[in-house]
Amino acid sequence: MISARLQTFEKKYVPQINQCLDTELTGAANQPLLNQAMQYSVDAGGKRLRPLLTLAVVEALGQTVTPGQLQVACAVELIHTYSLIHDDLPAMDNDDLRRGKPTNHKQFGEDIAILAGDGLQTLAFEWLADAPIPAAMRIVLVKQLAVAAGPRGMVAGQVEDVSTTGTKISMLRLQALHRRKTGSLIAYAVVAGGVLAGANAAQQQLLQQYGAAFGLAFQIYDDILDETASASELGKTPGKDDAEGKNTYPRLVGMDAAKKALTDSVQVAKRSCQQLAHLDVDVTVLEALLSYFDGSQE
Ligand code: GRG
Repeated sequence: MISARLQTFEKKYVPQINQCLDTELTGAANQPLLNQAMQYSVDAGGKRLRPLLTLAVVEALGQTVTPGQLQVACAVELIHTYSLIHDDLPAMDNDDLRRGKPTNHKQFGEDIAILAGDGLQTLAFEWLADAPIPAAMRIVLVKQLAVAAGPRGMVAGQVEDVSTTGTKISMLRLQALHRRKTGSLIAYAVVAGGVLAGANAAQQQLLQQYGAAFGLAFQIYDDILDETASASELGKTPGKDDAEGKNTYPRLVGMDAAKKALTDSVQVAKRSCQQLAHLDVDVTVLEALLSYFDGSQE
């Protein structure tokens, strides 16, 4: 059950995130086809989970969101969208549909889709470098986003994923893969909120713990959904990962153990919230965001 506080939070910030993305993306590329292809995927209607996490942390630390903080929150959505465009390519997952619409390469061709992803990736760093926030914060955020999205984070996870497809790997290796491929960007989104709101070291450590646990839970949840009927309701093809020989939690350890792993990860995130609450952090929305995983752990 989604709490009233979370509903109010999303109702307030999803339109602001969409507006910021729309305004900043207009004319962002000086090539009309590229701009159209970039906007196509960003506008395709995602949940905006990652920017919401950043802004939830800013509010949790008692700050009122500024336009600069909103711009930083939106930059992570550009990286996320680029990763989905590239993940859908024939050379990777070869998907025809994303968020219920033709994937970028189906709409614009493979060449433009690759370049639209490239454009979104670099634009994210322009937005960080440009954001009206203190310069020292910009440098920290640029570094942290590069680490989370790059060859020590998301890209490394994706390489682990594609290079191990078809071969069964250990649970520990799968967990490390998930933490990098999906978890590192989600953890970055949480920690970025802490940077923006001036979290102290103890708060930042717990935010990192919350973000990493949230990110791992998110990917296990996705693995579980892939095996269930509700996958089709979300525009996924049930069993596609399995059919392709992908390593997923249910495939490696069975559905019950996968659900237990999900519950464990959500518990780690909840415990982080409880500890943050002792450090003057209002964790209402951060806790409520964990309701995303409700109903999948029984
Ligand atoms: C191509 C370098 C490169 C990386 C791709 C994250 C990723 C790495 C690929 C996505 C693969 C995938 C579908 C993973 C499942 C979890 C996930 C990230 C789902 C999509 O995120 P949502 O649900 O999407 O936040 P929306 O549409 O709501 O934005």
